[in-house]
Amino acid sequence: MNDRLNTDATLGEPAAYADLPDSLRYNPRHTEAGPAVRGESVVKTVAEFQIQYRQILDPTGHVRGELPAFAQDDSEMLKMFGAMLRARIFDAKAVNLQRTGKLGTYAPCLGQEATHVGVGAALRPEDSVAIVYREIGTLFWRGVRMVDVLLYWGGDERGNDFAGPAHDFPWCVPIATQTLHAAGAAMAFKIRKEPRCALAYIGDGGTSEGTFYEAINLAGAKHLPIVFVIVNNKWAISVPVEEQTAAQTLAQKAIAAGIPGVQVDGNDIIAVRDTVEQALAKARSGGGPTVIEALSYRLSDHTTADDASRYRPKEEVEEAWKLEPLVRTRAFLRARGVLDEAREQALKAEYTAEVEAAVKEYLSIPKQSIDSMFDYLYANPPRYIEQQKQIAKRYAGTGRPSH
Ligand SMILES: Cc1ncc(C[n+]2csc(CCOP(=O)(O)OP(=O)(O)O)c2C)c(N)n1
Repeated sequence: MNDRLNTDATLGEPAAYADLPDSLRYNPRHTEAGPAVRGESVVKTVAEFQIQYRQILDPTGHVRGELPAFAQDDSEMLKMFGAMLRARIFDAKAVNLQRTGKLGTYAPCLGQEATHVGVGAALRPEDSVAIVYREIGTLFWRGVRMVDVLLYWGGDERGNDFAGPAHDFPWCVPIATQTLHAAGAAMAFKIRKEPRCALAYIGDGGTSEGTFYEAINLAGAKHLPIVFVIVNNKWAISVPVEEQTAAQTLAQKAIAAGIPGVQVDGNDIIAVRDTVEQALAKARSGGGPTVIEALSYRLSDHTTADDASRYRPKEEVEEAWKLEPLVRTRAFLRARGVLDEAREQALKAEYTAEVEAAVKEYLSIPKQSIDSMFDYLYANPPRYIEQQKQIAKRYAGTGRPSH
């Protein structure tokens, strides 16, 4: 037994572990310096870690500390605000299109725009980003066309052939797999001695996957030029982050891979961009990988196939709305005298017209033939794929068997 029993019990340690010696106990909140000698054994702290949290723009739009250079440039900040607004307008339209049967399942980004645009603005065009399925703010910043995003979520794989950055990865629904793809790209950049970085997104739920641990382990072991951005939006469909892990932060998962981990206010576009820029600059100059946990909130349903009101407290969502990113960025820009109601309305009108034009174009594109579903996997398709293709052709366009 030891004298920390009561303290440990309040940290939620199961009673069954109470008799373990100190050396076998996991207690992240105690980092007492050793060595403490007990008979023959020596107990000492051999490693200590810290996870820092960064915020520059608080929820009311007030600046905490010093502004990085890009944030002192009003036109750049206005551009970033515009990019968040543009993503939000597109997002709302995409949900409406799905509701009226004109789009397939869609994963909204409502509330996460600061992280997505902040990351987009921090990346260089020659870098390579591995997205998941929500990050339109990053894609649009990098030049991906709205019509391509609509095509993809409309079930047309041609939408994955981004007209913008051709070396970015396509949408990735199999959770966490994109982290290994990005680690592979980073390995290639390193071998070729190219001054480029990979950046992989991952959700809070995704960090429970073995694939994620493999990716950060590889990145750490090979000292790769890569940044992992965990978007902690607090929910993985209906599983809250508290049930996902016993870790105090998701950033600390980096420590096991020998990588620095840092938390940032993911609704603070200035802190996100600055933190990601610094991590990329470090990676680009041979300083190795970083894991950044961006704290945000998914204000929408998980996807249009979900109804979050069935599992998520209304009060929690109301509180989260107070922290959303557009409000604080708007307040910041207004205080600097570069944004007013008329300017914002003009931006809204411009983006709404752009979205409407993209929707019109999307709806005018003829649907792919049913064959396309089978044609790009094999050079020489196996017989059973050929059989499936013939069956699909019989069903095509009828919604029911044609025989
Ligand atoms: C390997 C795998 N397992 C399960 C799923 C089903 N699935 C889709 S999204 C999701 C939750 C992901 O949550 P999180 O990583 O927190 O990202 P978020 O959707 O909240 O952005 C799950 C389990 C999947 N797509 N891939």
